[in-house]
This record gives sequence, C-alpha cells and structure tokens, in this order.
Amino acid sequence: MKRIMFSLLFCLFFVHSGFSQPSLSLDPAKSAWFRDARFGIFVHWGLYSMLEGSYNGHTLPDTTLPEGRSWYAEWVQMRLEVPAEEYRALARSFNPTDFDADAWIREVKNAGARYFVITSKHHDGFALWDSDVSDFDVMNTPFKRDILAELVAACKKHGVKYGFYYSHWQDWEHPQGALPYWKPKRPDKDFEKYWREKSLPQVKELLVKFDPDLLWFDTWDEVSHITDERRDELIALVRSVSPKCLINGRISYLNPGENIDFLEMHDNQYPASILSKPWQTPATMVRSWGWHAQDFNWKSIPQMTEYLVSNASKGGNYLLNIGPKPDGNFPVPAIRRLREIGAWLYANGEAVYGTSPVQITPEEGVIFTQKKTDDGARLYITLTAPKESVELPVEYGEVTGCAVLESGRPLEVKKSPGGIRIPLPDALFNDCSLQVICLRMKNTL
Ligand code: JFZ
Repeated sequence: MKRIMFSLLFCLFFVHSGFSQPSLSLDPAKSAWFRDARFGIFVHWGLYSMLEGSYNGHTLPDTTLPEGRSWYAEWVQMRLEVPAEEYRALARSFNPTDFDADAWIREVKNAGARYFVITSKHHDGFALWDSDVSDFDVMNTPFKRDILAELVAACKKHGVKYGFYYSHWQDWEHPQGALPYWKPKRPDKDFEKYWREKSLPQVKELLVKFDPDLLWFDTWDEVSHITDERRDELIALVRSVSPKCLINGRISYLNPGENIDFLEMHDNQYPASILSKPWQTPATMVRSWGWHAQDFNWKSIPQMTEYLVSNASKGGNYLLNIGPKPDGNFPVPAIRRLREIGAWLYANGEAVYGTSPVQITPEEGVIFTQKKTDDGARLYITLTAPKESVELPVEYGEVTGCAVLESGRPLEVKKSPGGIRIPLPDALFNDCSLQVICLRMKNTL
C-alpha cells in the first residue's frame, strides 16, 4: 500500500512538473486542418515587384544559377546591387491602385486552395502592414493602406485560412539583419540587436494584430545566427501569444527540432517518399517568386495538378506561388492557371482534400490517395499518362464498385494474378487534364 501511495505521489509530481514546463510544442490535432487542406496559395509581393526583375538597364536572367537556383526577382536589390537609398526610395512611389483584397481571395477560393500565405516582410525588410516597430512599411507610401489587414478581412469573409511569410533571419534594411552569403557576415552580437529590435517585435505584432493560422519562416542551407536558442525563443514567443498558430520547418531548415508543426521543403522540391510529419512544397508557377516581367517559364496545368496530387499521395501539401504585378493585379497567365486548377479540383477534389497516403508503390503513370467513408473506403487512382489498364494488389473481394470520378462512368474490375486489373477506355485520355478513378472498397489499404 505504501508502495502504491509512493508511486502515485511520484506520478502526480511528474505530471505536475510536466505541465509547469514552458511547452514549445503544439497539439498535433491543431494541424489537422493543414493536413486536410492539401492546397494553398502563396504570394510574394513588395517593393521588389516594382522593379519587375530589372534595374539600371540590366535584367535578371531567367536561366538557372550554377547552384541550381534561379535569379529570383525578389532578390533584385542584392543581385543587381541597387544602392540602399535608391531601394528605400521605391517606397515613395509604391501605389498599387488596382489592389483588391477581396478579388485576390476570391481567386484563391475559386482555385480550390484552402489557405493563403503572403510575404508580410521579405528579405528587403519592407512591411506590408501598419507596423509600429519599423517605419519601413506600407503606411509610409502613397498607398497608405494596411494590405495585411485587408487580406485578413477577406480571408475571414471567404473562410480561407491565412498565414504570413516573415523573413526572421535575412533583413537587408535593418543595419544588423543577416545578408546574403556573398556579403560579409555580421558579428553575432550585432545580429542580436536586429533580433531584439525588429525580428521578434514584428513577429509578435503580426500575431497580436492578425491572429494568423500559420507563420512561414525562412532559412536554408546555412543558418548562421539562427541558433537553437534563437529558434526556440521564437517558437516560445509564437506559442505564448497564439494557441493555434502553426510554425514551418524553415524556422531553422537544417535543424528544425521537434517543436515545429510542419516541414517545409526546399523551393520546388518534391520528396520521393511518404513523410510522417505534415509537410509542404513551396512551388513557383514560373522561375521567380516575385513578379519578373521577363520570366516566361510558365508551368503547364497538368504538371502543377500532378505535383498537387503527388504531394497529397505522400502526406504533403502544395503551396503554389503568385507574384502580383506592381499595380496590384495577378498576372493573366497565373489567373488562368488558378482557375483551371480550380476547375479540376471542382471535379476531382475528393481525391485530394482530406486524403491519406497509401503504402503501396504505384506503377508508372499512376498516383494513389485514399480515405475512409461511412460505407467503407475509397481508393483514388489518378492517371498521369495514357495506359490500357491499371493493376492493383487489392483483393477482388474487397472491391464494391469502380467508376471514373469526374463522369461517373462505371468501370469493370477483373480478377488478376496479382489482385485486380481495371481496363481503361481510350476516351479517358481525350484531353490533357488528369483523370481519376474511384475504387469503392470495404476497407482502406
Ligand atoms: C527563399 C527566399 O530567399 C526566396 O526569395 C523565396 O522567398 C523562397 C520561397 O524562399 O528561397 C531560398 C533561397 C535560397 C535557398 C533556398 C531557398 N538556398 O540557397 O538554398
């Protein structure tokens, strides 16, 4: 009895001390919406958009850099060496008179995206909201409108989750913010000043003013200055202000630790296997993130649709970027792509939203996703290339029906040595949009 009492006390002590620890982690249930959403829209917009990828007669090439990276237009200040005062002066003519937050978020919604992420402050240090922390913000432009406030209102109205990209490490405006790798490195005690004066206070301001659903921090290969201590300090700040705000892995790309909510892939990077944490690929429609008037490398709609479904099949999301123009409009090729992806999701969204990965490696030209339903389960087979039939290692007795998802056209299921075989009619491949087969089953795989 004494021993039992002792263990009970011991347990109580443990549980209690566990609760009194400041917790950096977020309940995984709070990222359920993110996992189910699968598709988000990203926006890179700021003073750099006004330069459109060119400066002083030079244009950033749209070819790939030796390291496999592109000449991103939002890096124009550093890549084409715009003098600091001249870059700062862009604020004096920032006036995107066509900007309409409601119209943007309607496009996001019609695209079938479930969340929206915008650069609240990119590496250039310019804030798109009314910041009490820094004068380098949208209120000190002729436009004088809090862009984030307008977008947040539109997201709430349309039921779209929203988050902010915030460059917590690189800041080319603050005299102590981190600079690109080819510039001299700041002494760490200088960076500390930027960290205390601008980075942490602006993140807090974003949380308090706008209550975002997620924060998108940005570091990559080399995380000088972003030590584990600073990473954890920032996580603790977010957790202390917001019980719901998700944090991405690029808060410290090489060492995200255990307390981030989802992993962020490298730009346009697609993992080959299923990952256990929620994750997403930030992806461009062209090469650049920010608007580049000479970047004509628009990706095809089937290609982008395939990235979306393929990521879903590995438990991940697709965060597709738009670089709005300096007048506040989305580029026409971006709008057409958004609307066509939205049309595809209108017909086939069931194969994407709220699905889970399947542990079977599919044959070439096929992507699997699945979900449980009240009457059993659905296996979705997305076809990325024409073929005569699909073979599946599924027991014949498990199948309760099969049809093309978009049209409802019934398909015959045959018993085969390896399980089942579904012959595919030629007409399925009459146009270039991906077709999905919905297999009704008794249980998930
Ligand atoms: C970063 C930003 O620098 C870029 O402007 C954009 O916002 C993107 C989403 O995130 O991109 C980088 C930049 C450099 C590397 C990786 C991502 N890098 O060198 O590995």
